[in-house]
Amino acid sequence: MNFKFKAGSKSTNPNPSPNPNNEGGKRQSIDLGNGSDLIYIPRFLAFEESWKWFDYLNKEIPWTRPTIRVFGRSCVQPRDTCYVASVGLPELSYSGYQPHAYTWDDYPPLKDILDAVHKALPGSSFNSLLLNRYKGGNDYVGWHSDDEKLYGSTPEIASISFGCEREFFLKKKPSKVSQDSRSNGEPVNKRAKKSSSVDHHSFTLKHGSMLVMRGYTQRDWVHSVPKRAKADATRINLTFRHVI
Ligand SMILES: O=C(O)CCC(=O)C(=O)O
Repeated sequence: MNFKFKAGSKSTNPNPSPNPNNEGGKRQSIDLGNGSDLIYIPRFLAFEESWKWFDYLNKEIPWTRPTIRVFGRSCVQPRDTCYVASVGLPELSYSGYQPHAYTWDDYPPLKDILDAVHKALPGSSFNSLLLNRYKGGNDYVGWHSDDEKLYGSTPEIASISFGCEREFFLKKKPSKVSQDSRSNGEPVNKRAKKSSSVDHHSFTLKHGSMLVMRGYTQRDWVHSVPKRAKADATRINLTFRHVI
């Protein structure tokens, strides 16, 4: 376990595989209702191996902190980012920013994490990766959903965390209750009682964990990683996505 990473050298990879000693790190499935669901695996990758990934990613990825547009205003994105995608895919654009797409061959070790994710999620076929680096508790991502058209209507997004633990919040988007209730003639308050009351979820995203959002989660929910004064160390997050 004392090897050093070299970008592009497969033989130095930590060879990620689902953690064999994951007692207490069991896969949890959370049904959010209406066709949305989550999977959380606290110890998806083993602890030591995850630190090797952290060091590799921290050092080798060409992190940038772009200027984006939020509610009509330009601001510096409050975290570092990088984008990797298969060649020939439509370009990603969010908040007025179009990141350069590096290829998997630019950072071959990433293909090993991709393989481990595919193995854990049968049927998945991720072809792009958005990387985030939070350099401390002032870095964050505000409430949003990853509902860009290029991901389709029910995107599966697998999010792996390394380093400092941070809270991840999910909040249900306001529903069109009055519109829904008109469609079947029921009064608003009767329908409200029937629907699921859990409209917030939170997770402490652990070093080496994987959180998967599926189904209509991006259509019906928003998520965020808020500022935290006490989070004084760096966290790196990889979100694997499928561009259609
Ligand atoms: O850092 C995280 O866990 C969330 C990242 C995220 O929301 C995103 O990349 O869209």
